[in-house]
Amino acid sequence: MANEYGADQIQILEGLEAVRKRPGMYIGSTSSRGLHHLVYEIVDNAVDEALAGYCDIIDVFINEDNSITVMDNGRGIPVGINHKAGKSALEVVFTVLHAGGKFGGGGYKVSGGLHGVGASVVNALSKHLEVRVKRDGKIHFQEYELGKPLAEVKIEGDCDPDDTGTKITFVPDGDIFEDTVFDFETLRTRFREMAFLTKNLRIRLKDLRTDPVQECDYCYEGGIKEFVAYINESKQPLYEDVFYCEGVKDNVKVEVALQHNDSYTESTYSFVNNITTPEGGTHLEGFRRALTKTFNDYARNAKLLKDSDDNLSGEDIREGLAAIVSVKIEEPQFEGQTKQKLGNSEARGAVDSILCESLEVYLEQNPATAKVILEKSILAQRARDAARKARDLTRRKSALDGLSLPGKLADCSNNDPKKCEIYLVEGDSAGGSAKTARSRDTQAILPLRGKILNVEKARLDRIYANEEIKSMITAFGTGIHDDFDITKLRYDKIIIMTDADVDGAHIATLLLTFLYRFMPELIKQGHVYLATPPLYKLEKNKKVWYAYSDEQLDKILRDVGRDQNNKIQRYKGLGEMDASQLWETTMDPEHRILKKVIYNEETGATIDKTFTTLMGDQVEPRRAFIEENAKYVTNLDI
Ligand code: 28G
Repeated sequence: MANEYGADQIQILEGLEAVRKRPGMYIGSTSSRGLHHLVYEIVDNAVDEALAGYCDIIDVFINEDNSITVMDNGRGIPVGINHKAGKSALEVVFTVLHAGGKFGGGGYKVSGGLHGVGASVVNALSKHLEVRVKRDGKIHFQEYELGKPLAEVKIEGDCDPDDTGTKITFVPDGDIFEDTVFDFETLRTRFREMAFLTKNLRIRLKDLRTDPVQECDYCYEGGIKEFVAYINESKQPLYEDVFYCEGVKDNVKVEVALQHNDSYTESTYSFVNNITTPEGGTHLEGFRRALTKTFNDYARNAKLLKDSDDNLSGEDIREGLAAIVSVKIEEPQFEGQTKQKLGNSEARGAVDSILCESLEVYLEQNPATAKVILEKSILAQRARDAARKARDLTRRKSALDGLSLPGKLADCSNNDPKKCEIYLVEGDSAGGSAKTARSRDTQAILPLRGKILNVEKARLDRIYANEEIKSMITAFGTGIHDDFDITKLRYDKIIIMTDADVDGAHIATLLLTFLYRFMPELIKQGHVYLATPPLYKLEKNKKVWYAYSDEQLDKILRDVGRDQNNKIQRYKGLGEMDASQLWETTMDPEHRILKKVIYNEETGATIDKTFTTLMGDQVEPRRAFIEENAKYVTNLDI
């Protein structure tokens, strides 16, 4: 008997050892992202308990020592003896590696399915973990180190028999993670999303490391309907209602919410079992098919489209659309290179038929709404036609005279794109200095005049007619939309160089908005950078220092001494530097500071909202955003 138990134990230890050997396989990475993933794994289990109908509150604490506590008011993880394993079910949940726990692989858990998956992975990667379960009027307790139980499950005390739930506290293992500091904003964003995706589930987060304590509390009665309203908060909705439908077909639970706004970009986000699917898949295909078909049918019937008119394309109908498509499915299959694209074909049919049926009824009952949407779609169709003609024209032109690069571009001479970089420079005068300063072999300069077009506020035809945008597109060489081909990228680095003031920051944001909307791959694959010009120049006894922040200036002054020989110049713009200074401080690959622009797939819906908040035309949300974020701005130039 003792031997048998020992044998079992060895097998279990091997299981969790595998997680410690290859943490990336189970949580994606050991970077900050993987660290936060630990919290999501645990919270996911609590969400599953909510989806099963037994829990409606989840509390998360970032404790003072950077450990995490998660609490739910569900049934509590079962504590009885699991006869197959010969030990408490609770211990099994935390010490046995469950099938389907693999990161990115198939078999994600849903309610009633693989409940509790992930807890053992988190345990294996934690220096210390404690679990308390309130169940049957008792508080049950067990603790672990590096995944190994320190003792059997014990009863710690009594509680009200009606009071049930699970409470877990864990300290991530600093030997595994590069960084063990949790970020409040990252967790907050994910929990808000989770709360939107599970209506009536309350998720609260409290950061006990700060004084005063930071906290947030998310609970949405309307679920994804409120998610869509939230996305459109910083935009102008085209009609009052958010359309919503739900249903189950072929074991696929479907929820869709949508509302158009007056912008020209689409913000549709799809989810499978509460996980975002940035690459879409069958559920998104079903959504698009239903939308295109239902609106075209309605438009023909209502005579908004004449018999001689072309059908509206899906893109036309989705102009200015904010939508959430959420499916829950027992055994999702993920496909594609990154295994992020839903493959189950039953999801296509389920979303298609549930949405068609209910959208058709909705349009019949709300003809005024149907009309504003279709009028917008018809305008989009015309603009798209005009844009296509303009594009065909430029395509033919460049076919005739080879690759006709923009006149203002000072290109570099090196033929290896991997070695080349392009500076997008604010203003013709700074562009001039940059041309003199640059290393001709590998650095190209494209001066951009004044404020570039805000692509959040213009339709395609106007965007393609814009000179600055045309010159960027031709200079990069990748083409856009269906023609986009990253292998044709002519520069490894695209570097945005603007003045270090509010206007410069605005121009940088306009450029990033353009890149984010039209060439997101450039950002995703890490080709986009921000140059960092110095804020100060300090001269003393014929020696020169440059400071890129107030703190740095302070440090230099401490080093060299604060006296009258210090000559400090505050740079207001790139134009105040001569070519050699510009080279030395901002362009010389040996000394410059480049900030890489990072794309975070997991926060898709929120990034989108940030861009619109900053670039759209609603004043109030922008003011609120700037105030909320003002604490991060160290150098606000007035
Ligand atoms: C606080 C942080 C994270 C959880 C439950 C509740 C049950 C459960 C969890 O079962 C599946 C079944 C027995 C081993 C299920 C309770 C059925 C009846 C549950 C959580 C596998 C796991 N009563 N609440 N798991 N068992 N909350 N919160 O993890 O055999 S996990």
